[in-house]
Amino acid sequence: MLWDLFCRVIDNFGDMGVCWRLASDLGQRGHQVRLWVDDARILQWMAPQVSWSADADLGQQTGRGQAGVTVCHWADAEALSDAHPLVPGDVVIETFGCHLPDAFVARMQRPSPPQWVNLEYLSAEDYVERSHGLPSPVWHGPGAGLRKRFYYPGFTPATGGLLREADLLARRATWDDTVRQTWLRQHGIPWAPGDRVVYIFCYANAPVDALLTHLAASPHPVTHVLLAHGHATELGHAWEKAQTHIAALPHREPQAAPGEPRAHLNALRLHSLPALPQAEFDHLLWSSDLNFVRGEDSAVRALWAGRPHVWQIYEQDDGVHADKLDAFMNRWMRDWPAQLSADVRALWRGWNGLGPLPASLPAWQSPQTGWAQHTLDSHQTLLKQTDLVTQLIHFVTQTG
Ligand code: TRH
Repeated sequence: MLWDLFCRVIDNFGDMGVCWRLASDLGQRGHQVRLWVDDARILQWMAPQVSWSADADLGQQTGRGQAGVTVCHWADAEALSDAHPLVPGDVVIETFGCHLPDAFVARMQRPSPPQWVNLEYLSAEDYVERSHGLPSPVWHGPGAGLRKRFYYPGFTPATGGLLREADLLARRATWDDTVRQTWLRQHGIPWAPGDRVVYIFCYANAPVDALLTHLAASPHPVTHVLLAHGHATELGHAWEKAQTHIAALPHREPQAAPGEPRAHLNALRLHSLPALPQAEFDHLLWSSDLNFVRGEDSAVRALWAGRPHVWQIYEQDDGVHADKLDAFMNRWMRDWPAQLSADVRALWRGWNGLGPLPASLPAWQSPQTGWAQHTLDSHQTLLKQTDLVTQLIHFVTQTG
């Protein structure tokens, strides 16, 4: 099938992250995808395999390099004139209510219009089951008479599922300690068996300083902290600078109060990472013992990594993100022992600024800890769900 997938970059990387992953997955399954984007700059690092060249039919260049996927400029879909031969594909995906260009919608008017699907944001809240699949007739404008349907990703059988490529688990299964060490060393991290790895990808308001202070106080021999480019790197560097400053103060006594552990700063190794291609992003999560992720797409990838993780949710002005976070925690930790669930919830809420950050983290250092084992159980349960692309193909072919 031919898919037209529309992506508007609002902020951050998640709009493009989800769209690129969806387009690539469809392409891997033999479909043809035109990915229409209003700002393709993120793809320079997220998908460096894409190269651009002049397109005879469209005004601007198109990008190719990923099986089945052609990246097109949104402006070209807006400026379609009678002279353009472009015909909309079998399925048109409007992501996150991005409002399709009028000129393109007008071309969807044909005796057998394409399936028009509005892909929504991910949530574990109850309304998702009620809203998934609902039709919405279009009454006005160039699309009058057409109908779109809402597609809600989610965590239960009555939702649209989660993006998970067909070969993901097979690739994940190859990630043993040898591969992990090679990958980390290729990225400048001198990991040795026994070292701990923490990855941090966060927003500007995350309490990174408190986390690093906590990790630095641990007696564990070596902890590598991998900082995503952007906020995590900036916050990590600010913390490091503050420590250097404290250490340099004359007549400075050890930082810890009597009875508290002293900072083992030498055991903490901070590493700033460049923005990695999306394919490498999974390798990073698989190579870490504890992942701090954010937004939507990286949070789902952390679920597939199957390692203890902490989610920083995208903050909304009206505060509804707190309910969204609670809904997910309820689902993810449903079968966990009460104490473990309470401890991890307190950490997640603290990391999101919805409560105090606990003085200590639940144990996460090895696969034998309760957090690691119950994470794996929840991960296994979620794997039983049919993935989003399989469900979406069924949605547009069987229920239209
Ligand atoms: O960047 P985000 O905060 O995006 C957010 C959310 O999607 C949010 O729901 C949305 O409303 C808002 O944007 C507009 O976090 P997210 O969703 O995890 O997207 C990050 C993407 O970037 C994801 O696809 C992973 C990718 N990534 C890489 O490929 N390499 C990297 O090095 C990093 C740090 C991220």
